[in-house]
Amino acid sequence: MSQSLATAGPVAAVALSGDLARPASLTVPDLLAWPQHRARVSFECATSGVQHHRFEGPLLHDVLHDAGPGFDRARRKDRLRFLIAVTGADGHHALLSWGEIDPDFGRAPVLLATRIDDSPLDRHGPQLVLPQDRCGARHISGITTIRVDGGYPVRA
Ligand SMILES: Nc1nc2c(c(=O)[nH]1)N[C@H]1C(S)=C(S)[C@@H](COP(=O)(O)O)O[C@H]1N2
Ligand SMILES: [Mo]
Repeated sequence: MSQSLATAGPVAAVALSGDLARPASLTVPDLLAWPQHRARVSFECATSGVQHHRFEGPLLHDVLHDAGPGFDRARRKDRLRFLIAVTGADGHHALLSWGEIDPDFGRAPVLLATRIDDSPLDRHGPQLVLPQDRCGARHISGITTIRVDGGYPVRA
């Protein structure tokens, strides 16, 4: 049998939900539709030391932008109230802000990785990659949901 093939077996999907015009369920193969970026990262883990990996995948910003976040495009300031909650299959969880990944603000090149080193992540699900992080804890693997939340009003 071909159980050892990295692409064999059920394909994991990530749900994009929350304050979006076009919520979606995307598999790792679906994520190949966006331009793929590469990052070589080193991060430190409190329990297992320094890790080195090569990742490839779309920018988180590109994928979420296409899902239609509910801010006013004409007012850059309106984006600053949005949070992005990323959760893995095991419940590991982290919050990012929209401003952190927006090209007009923090411009952090955060990836939704489709490959780690030489392996596709089709079965495990995409992994969050933050090349700017010194610590590994936000590199959430097996992502199942990404929730966009605009419920934090910023006064003009
Ligand atoms: N889903 C999930 N992703 C996770 C974690 C986790 O517990 N669950 N741990 C994080 C931590 S603390 C580190 S250091 C990195 C690297 O973990 P690894 O050494 O297992 O590759 O994964 C991160 N991603
Ligand atoms: Mo860690």
